[in-house]
Amino acid sequence: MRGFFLIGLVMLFGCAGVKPTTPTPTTPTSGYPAESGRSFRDQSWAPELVMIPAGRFMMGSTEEETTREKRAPEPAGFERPLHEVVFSKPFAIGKYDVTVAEFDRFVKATDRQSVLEGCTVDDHGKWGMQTNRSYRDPLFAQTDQHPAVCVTWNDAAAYAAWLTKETGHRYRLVREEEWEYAARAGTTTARWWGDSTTDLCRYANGADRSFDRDNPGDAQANLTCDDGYGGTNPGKHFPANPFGLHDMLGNAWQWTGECFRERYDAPLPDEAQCKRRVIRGGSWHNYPNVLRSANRFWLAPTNRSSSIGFRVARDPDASNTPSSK
Ligand SMILES: [Ca+2]
Ligand SMILES: [Ca+2]
Repeated sequence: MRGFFLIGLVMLFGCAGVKPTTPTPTTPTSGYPAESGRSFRDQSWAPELVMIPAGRFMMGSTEEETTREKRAPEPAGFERPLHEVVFSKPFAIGKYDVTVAEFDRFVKATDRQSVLEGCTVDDHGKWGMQTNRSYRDPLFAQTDQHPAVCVTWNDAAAYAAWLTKETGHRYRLVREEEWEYAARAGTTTARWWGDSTTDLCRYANGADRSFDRDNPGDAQANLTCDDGYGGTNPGKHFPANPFGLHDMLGNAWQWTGECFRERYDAPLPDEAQCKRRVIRGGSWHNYPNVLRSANRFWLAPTNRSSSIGFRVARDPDASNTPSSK
């Protein structure tokens, strides 16, 4: 059945290859640049940020997309209804996920012992909590430049608050609509490089042959290609999307600031009582149909797993916010 499905995908998308757009490299500057595409950082140890242009986009997916991708009905429904979102001003978000080195600085400065009390990891195909695991050792090889994983939503929010205090600038988690707009980077296809899953390994780190080798028996692997990583990857490995962002799809899931609602037209949940936080982008642990710009899922804010990290957004110093609907 899987073989038939994969052959079907090759037939459908074999001719849909799209060359990635390489953004013009920019030297990080300090301050909050007006021009979109510019990257900057507030301190040498703080995350590098990219200015995302003002604009509008259609958030969500069509039934045609989720049917073609064989997404189950319930999570497919999370992506509805398709609706327009307008950003009247540019905004700044992380060029990469927050890295191990960046997060480690926060843990040491705040003596945040709770992050070292265990993590849910994939141990050769068996997913479960191990008390000796953390962002420092998530059971796969990593460097300081890999995304910090084994981070709860509470840790991620605390990191943004700490960064705000330490730099004197306003950091927060990325809003869900900002995340999807930035991940799409002007595209309307399922992924920024097109709809294709057959060349996914060129653009994003998902559950591939390397994953299957490291975690045999985990049924999620896409065996059509090899991206070289059985766990996460360092941020500079895969090409940036047209907005200059790396790993919006694949590598690590990213916590967003949003409280989850099952449809975009459902009432906004009570922020103070939020039990479900939105995660985006899919990870090294997911099948290709999860690695799509519109895909969304949720977890409890206390969940700590080796497939989930985050990135930050930064508001301008003036009191007005950079984005509005
Ligand atoms: Ca992989
Ligand atoms: Ca990601």
